[in-house]
Amino acid sequence: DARRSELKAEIKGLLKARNAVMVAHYYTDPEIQALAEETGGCVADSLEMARFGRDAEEQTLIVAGVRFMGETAKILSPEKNVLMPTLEATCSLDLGCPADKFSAFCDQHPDHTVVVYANTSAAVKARADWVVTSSIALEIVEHLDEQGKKIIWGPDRHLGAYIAKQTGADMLMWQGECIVHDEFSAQKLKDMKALYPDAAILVHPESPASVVDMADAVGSTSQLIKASQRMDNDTFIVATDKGIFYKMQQLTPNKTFIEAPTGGNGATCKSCAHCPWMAMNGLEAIKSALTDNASDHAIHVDDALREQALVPLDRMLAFSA
Ligand code: CIZ
Ligand code: SF4
Repeated sequence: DARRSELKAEIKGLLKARNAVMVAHYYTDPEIQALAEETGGCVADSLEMARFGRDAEEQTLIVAGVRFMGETAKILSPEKNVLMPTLEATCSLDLGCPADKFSAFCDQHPDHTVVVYANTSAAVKARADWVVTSSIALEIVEHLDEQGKKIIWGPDRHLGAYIAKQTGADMLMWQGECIVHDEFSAQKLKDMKALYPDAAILVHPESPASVVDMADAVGSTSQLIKASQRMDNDTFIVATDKGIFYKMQQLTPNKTFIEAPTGGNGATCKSCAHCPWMAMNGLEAIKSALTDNASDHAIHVDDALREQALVPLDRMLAFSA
């Protein structure tokens, strides 16, 4: 409508005036992803967002995603001004893994290598030997397992269980989960598959094992997008945040994408395949990041913490290079 178009035009002007660029996650709302693309920013997963931000010429980054993504961008680009539409946008994995408790858990197992998922605070990353994203987690754990390392894995227990099953690595798990992926239901997925027998099932490994077991392709957001391009099926049932349909549909407009069902045993869904924190990145919030006091939007990471967190992040970046 008229108000939305007006807001988009204002944001475009503000981005230019402030020498800022917007990076958006695949899970944000479609109009936010479209705006990032129209304004020369990028739509990506958390790691690609941070890399794009680091390499961008602009000195101000607007991170349309959740807080750990802003922190990762700041850790890689400390000289840049990293702003978030709202600092309240968090993640159940980050919330469920407080640094003090996680650190105490690690202290109890000093002979273990600590591997943490990117969906964590800077303080948890600072305690880790390795940071991984879902696109590189398997390879890194395989590499550590080949060296005979025992691993502490946190915080996503479903992703950890999937990696342990694939690699056979010795992994102690932190018991966290993503409220979006944890809700996908294998029972309901069976019923849906019966209705669409020719559909391929794409699953993000933050989903429960019973759902992962039904997948034709398992992978990170970027890997699932690639699978949707590569596979011949006309229809895909997708078990990840439905924000991803924007990119899938853009790349293959003739294919049909269906949300995997959520909420087992008659329960209604809570997140319903869309992350409530990603959804906070609306047009008004983006405009406020460009106009309000920086203190309400800027990401700060303490210098000492930043240096510690950079070590396991750089290790991952070097491994994937
Ligand atoms: O589930 C998430 O929040 C993901 C997939 C983040 C990421 O690495 O892009
Ligand atoms: Fe966290 Fe899940 Fe939201 Fe991703 S989708 S930010 S893992 S709660």
